Amino acid sequence: MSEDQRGLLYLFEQPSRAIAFPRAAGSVVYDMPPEQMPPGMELAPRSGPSPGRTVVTVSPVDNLKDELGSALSIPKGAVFSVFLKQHRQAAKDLIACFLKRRSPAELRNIAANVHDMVNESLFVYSLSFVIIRRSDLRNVRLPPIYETFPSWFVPEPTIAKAREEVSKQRYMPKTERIVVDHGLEFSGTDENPEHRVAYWREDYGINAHHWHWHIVFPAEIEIALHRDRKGELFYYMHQQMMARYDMERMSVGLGRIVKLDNWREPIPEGYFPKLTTGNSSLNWGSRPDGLSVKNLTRHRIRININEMEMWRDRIFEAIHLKKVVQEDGKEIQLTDDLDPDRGQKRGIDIVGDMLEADTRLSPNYTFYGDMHNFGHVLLALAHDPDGVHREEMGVMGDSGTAMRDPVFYRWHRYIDDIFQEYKFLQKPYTEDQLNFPEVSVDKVTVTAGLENNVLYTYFNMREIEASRGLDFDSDTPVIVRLTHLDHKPFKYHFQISNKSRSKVEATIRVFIAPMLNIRNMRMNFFEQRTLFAEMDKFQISLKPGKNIIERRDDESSITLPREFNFRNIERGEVYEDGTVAPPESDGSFCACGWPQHVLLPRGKPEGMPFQLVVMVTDWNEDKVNQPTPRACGNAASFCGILNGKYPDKKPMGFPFDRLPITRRTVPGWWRSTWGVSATCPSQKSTSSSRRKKSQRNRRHLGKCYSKKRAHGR
Ligand SMILES: [Cu+2]
Repeated sequence: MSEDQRGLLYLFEQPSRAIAFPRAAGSVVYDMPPEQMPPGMELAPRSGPSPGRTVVTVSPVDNLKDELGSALSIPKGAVFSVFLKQHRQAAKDLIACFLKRRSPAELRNIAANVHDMVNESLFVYSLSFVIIRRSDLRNVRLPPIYETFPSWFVPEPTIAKAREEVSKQRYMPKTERIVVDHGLEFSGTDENPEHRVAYWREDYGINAHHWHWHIVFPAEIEIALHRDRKGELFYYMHQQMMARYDMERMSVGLGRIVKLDNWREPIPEGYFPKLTTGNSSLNWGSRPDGLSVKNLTRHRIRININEMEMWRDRIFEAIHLKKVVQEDGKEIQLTDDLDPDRGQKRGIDIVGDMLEADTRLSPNYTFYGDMHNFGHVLLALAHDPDGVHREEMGVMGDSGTAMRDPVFYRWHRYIDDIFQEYKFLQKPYTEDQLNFPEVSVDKVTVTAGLENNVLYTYFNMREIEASRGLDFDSDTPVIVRLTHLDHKPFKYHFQISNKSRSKVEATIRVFIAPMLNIRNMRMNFFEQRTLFAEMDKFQISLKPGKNIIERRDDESSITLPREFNFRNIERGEVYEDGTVAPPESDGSFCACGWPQHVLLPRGKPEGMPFQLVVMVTDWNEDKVNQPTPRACGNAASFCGILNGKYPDKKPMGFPFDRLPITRRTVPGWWRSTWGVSATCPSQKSTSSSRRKKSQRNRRHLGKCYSKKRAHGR
């Protein structure tokens, strides 16, 4: 482990614990200046370097408080919310302070100084942001957020069980590690229909992805970097998550998401997260069934439903008039028929910036407001809108927890419908735009086992080291075993003909959507359109004649195939599965991406028919002018390219983002596609104890498959 990695990594360990306490089971010590020591500790003997112990000397920084500005305004232990303008300002101030440091050593020094002064979550957010962006820290990896803040991912009863096990060890022979399971119970019971999809909403990877994505694409904290097509990607990434959640709902017999468009009506589903914000044991707020949102008047936060309705009307007006009014009164036309590669900003990108909203990028923040962010805050504080009960925010307040709550999807369905309203007004794609005359897709097969076009999903388990984030007052590692959806690895086999006489460069686009609606009827294009989820997109050279192409599922354009955790970062540049990371990879940026284990929807025990659409377009029309990106372009469709342009010129979501010309002209490629079927869960054979556990899970959930059967036409 490099010196930079070592010095920065342990700043993420147990964020609530004073930095002066030894880290990494005593092997790393931040030697703080006496004035920075917690009261009483300044007199304790200083620990000098010894074999196996690293001492990081921390020197005091002058006028630190002045430099931190509003970063000191969020109390420790409280929820830090990127959806609140005041909190974003706090992050901006802390990030500016970190970015000013001239070297990694200076950054480490100031971060250690600040560690005990600011809100823990704000600290982790800001330091992560800076590590991702600083070019001198390209090789530094961030530990996963679920190990830094396990209490956001693992319910309090499970953590309490772990604490009990730790205290038992004081009177019993010590074990090498303590393991507790967090199984399929999740946060409720099956009597609540919404709980059937809790395994997905409460998935550690999905929530970690959302947290990471909002750091890579933060609202308004655009210091040091411009993110290409950020507003458009806000639309696309969230639209895709909605499509995937809908597929999951359909797999368990639930209808598609119903939007939350009337803020004066009660919200049918409540949510009780059973999580704490950190070691402080402050609980995230709960929302009972049938609660309505109310105007907010808490400290400096003022949100008025009337105002939200006014912004909504103005946004719809802008969309329908196809123009926005800037702060200086000038009008900008909204259209998607522009070339982002020439620096032209598409309408969808502008609508994204104004809806999220980004104070700096919105064409007119005062006029179009802060819709999406304010919605999160209204919903997060519905249980205590005036703060009289001194309750914490609910999970909707943080990007690392929001996706656990069913109302996240209702809210984002509403936001997505506004984007769709904009997309309805775009000219349908012409045959020319949809076709690549020289090239045809002749055959597609997907293989995951003996039978072609049948894919398998199942419930798997993975371990996280909770004692990296939480203080259990013991040196024994505390492991929580989480249950999550997974699938058997699979491969695509494409047979594609190039009828021209020369080699052509092509983009292959792969999407999936269920075939049948909840009433078991074949969906038409209009019903199915917003369900299509991107599975893969890649560039390929096609030689004249027949081309056979194979592609693995973990090469997907949206997923993060491998994850890092504290332990394997400590051991060197190795992934969890033991493979070595390429040295040129962009460290922490590479950690952005949809979790590989939820690439496939769950499916049904008896098999659930899905449609796989494979489309080929001309790479010369898709490509943007920029040097070939370095390694780690893996999840480029969801995360873009670090310091580069989004690697596909087409509107995001192409071709499903627009309506076809008429019902009769539903594109031909939609009809000539391949069916696949997914089934869930088959079980992985593992150790006997795990197998028993798996069998228990199977009984609990029933079998569920997501089969895909080929019937190309
Ligand atoms: Cu989000």
